[in-house]
Amino acid sequence: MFNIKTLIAEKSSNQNGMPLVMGVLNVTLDSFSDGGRFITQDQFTQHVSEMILSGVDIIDIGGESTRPGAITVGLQEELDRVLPVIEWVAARYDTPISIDTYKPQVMKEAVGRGAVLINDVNALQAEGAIECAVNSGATVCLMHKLGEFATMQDAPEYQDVVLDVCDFLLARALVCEQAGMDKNKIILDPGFGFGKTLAHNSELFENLERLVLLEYPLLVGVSRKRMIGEILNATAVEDRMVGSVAAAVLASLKGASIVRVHDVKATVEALRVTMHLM
Ligand code: YH5
Repeated sequence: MFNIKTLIAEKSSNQNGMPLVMGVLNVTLDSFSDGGRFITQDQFTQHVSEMILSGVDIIDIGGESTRPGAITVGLQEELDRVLPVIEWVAARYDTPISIDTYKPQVMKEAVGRGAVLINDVNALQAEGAIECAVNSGATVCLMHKLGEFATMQDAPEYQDVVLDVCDFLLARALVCEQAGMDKNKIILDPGFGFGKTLAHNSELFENLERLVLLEYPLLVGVSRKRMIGEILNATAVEDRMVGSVAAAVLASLKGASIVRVHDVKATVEALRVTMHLM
């Protein structure tokens, strides 16, 4: 199967350290049936084609919001949301597809329809998730989070946030390798905003080089998150784009291999200029 690590190496060597840009495609609304909700099919297809034209490298498709306080969705609902979208994108574009889920059944069905990366904010800790990922042959992104989605932002505490996150990620990578996963199919992610205060996020970001030393490709997702809002005093997500782009560029300079972003065009432009002038 398609290997993301090869793509990372090619892009980085061809374009002077350029990371892969992962574009977020949330399918939390009815993207295809016209239920009279916020997103029409036109807007949806336009969003996808805009990302492609802007140079997106991976499209991350997710059917359940993992924001603090968000409502969870059932298995069938999640399948109904994401599978048609994966099929739709895979039929039209060659761009690698990532599935943002922690449910083994969703991973399996998504990979069966063309997803090549399993992006699991739960680091394959659900029962059966590791076996499912190994059998699928897909690349996986293992993310750190502290606690459960609903409560993770209620006063999170660490001994040493950088060490704790490194220890957790290395331990999860090891468990996966012992279960038969190819080391070259593992990507790590510190999980910005998942059970972390601004101080924790800042300390992690400042020490990103230490996570790069773990010798797995690193994915960084800070786009539009509260930490950007807190730094800028920007409550509205629309006011977080420039800050998000700045953070994506800095993460790349610190060695991140993939940046997960909402604003693909702005991020790709900033990265192209940065890497050209480096
Ligand atoms: C991530 O970091 N994050 S979903 C709250 C916001 C804005 C955005 C407005 N999935 C990550 O993007 N997968 C998510 O406030 C992820 N790494 C990986 N690998 C949260 C999100 C967001 C949350």
